[in-house]
Amino acid sequence: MQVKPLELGAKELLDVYYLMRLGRAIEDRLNLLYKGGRLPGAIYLGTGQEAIEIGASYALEPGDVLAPTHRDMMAQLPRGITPREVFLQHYARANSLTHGKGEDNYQGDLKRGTFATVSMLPDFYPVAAGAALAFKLRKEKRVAMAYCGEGATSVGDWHEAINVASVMNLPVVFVVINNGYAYSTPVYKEMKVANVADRACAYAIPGVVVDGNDVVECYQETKKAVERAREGGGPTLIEAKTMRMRGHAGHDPATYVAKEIIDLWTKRDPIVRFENYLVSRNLLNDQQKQEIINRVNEAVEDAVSFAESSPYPEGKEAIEDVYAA
Ligand SMILES: Cc1ncc(C[n+]2csc(CCOP(=O)(O)OP(=O)(O)O)c2C)c(N)n1
Repeated sequence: MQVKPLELGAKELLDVYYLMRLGRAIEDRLNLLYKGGRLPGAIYLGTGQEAIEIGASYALEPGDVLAPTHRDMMAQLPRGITPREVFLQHYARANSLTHGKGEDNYQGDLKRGTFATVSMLPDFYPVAAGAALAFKLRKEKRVAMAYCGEGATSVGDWHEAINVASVMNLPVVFVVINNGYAYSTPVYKEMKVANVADRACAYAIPGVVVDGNDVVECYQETKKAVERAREGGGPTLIEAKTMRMRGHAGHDPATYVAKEIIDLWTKRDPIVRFENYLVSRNLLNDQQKQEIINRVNEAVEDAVSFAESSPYPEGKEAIEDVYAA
């Protein structure tokens, strides 16, 4: 299989830049629609996390699988989930991936290698480990990647998943997005270790801390872990240090976060930072930037009007594809 290189070329770097801007624009519009009372469900935005959301999943290849959380809509964009699908889901329309069921970002498409998100955290860690076990048993050179927040790392399932992945040497990459808060709880009240990645030593696997606002570093470190897993090297735990620049969900004004903290992280905006990197390497000029912004805006406009003009499901569809356990 032809796999992406560690050093991305100009085309891929601009692709990553487009996806980061697209993710931000989709979320900005979702926020506006939510505040205007236009969406039936909740929103959980990952604004500020673009570098790790996109940088990590961009390191996967088409046959790999992604297990994202409620906040990881952006991670699904490199997998091929489209802006139309994102808005159809949030508007709960019949032609959404869940046929109008669910809310928020609880969608996915196995054909494109992304599981539909579930709410319980970190339940996708064991699922990703299970997918990786299947790949190993079938001798397929495929990799599973799971995302979760740092808050979810204090739940037992998180440790069980990593332990079994370590013991069975499974091809899985565990990504923890440490965005400073589990809802309103700051990290120092969640754990005593300095880094979530330090927990990797308990399972004898590599633990890597990355700058979660630097997309090049996020891509390169996850890429190394993905290829190590693919070649039989087992799991890696990656911790991306970043900041959640909005509340936990749309209803949360996050008044528990000091203004100085927000100001500090605003200066580290991952999109501006990547833009400066691209400009310094002569890979992006004003005209290209404007073209990308135009493309992003058109994609969002198209997706919103497509979703708004799409029908709701018929009442009888409410009991289709629903299972009781
Ligand atoms: C097992 C479980 N307990 C509680 C919740 C409710 N809940 C949803 S998100 C969240 C905070 C999660 O924080 P973190 O893991 O740091 O992820 P973040 O939301 O910051 O991305 C909580 C408590 C849940 N979904 N699952």
